[in-house]
Amino acid sequence: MERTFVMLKPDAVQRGVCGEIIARFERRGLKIVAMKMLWITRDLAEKHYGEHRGKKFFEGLVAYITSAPVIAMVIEGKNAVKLVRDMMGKTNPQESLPGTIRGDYSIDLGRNIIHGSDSLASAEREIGLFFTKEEIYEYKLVTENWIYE
Ligand code: D4T
Repeated sequence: MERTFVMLKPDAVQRGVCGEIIARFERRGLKIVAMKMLWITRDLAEKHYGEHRGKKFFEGLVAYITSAPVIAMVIEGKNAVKLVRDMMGKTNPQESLPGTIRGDYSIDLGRNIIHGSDSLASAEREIGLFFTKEEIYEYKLVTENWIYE
């Protein structure tokens, strides 16, 4: 089953909406196989957002993501990468539709509340940056036969 990396950014924690967002993934039928709160260091932020190094928003992005704790998760399910991206909505909340997480909880691009991997390759890289193998659990949900045919 596919795995994706999801992070509830500092604004989600500060605004007290993590529970509501996590509930959406649970309700969808997705399985949380790893989760922790951590305070991202500058080093980890630079690794995670390495592709954006040198861009004009990079410093602001790193300052934001390291400004307060985040909640990191590994979420598992059929086509989890795309499913989670669709649930999150467009990167810029100004373009995110109501009903999506960003469309329901955020307004500004630099405070877009959640991150989800954009491809299977990114998911593998990001999961490896944030979690050890031991922190990711393999288990069966009792509801699985009611979620998948
Ligand atoms: P993240 O990685 O935060 O989930 O966002 P996306 O995967 O949806 O989008 P991204 O990598 O293109 O952007 C990373 C992050 O940078 C912020 N950002 C982006 C910004 O502050 N200004 C900008 O002009 C852009 C393009 C928002 C998300």
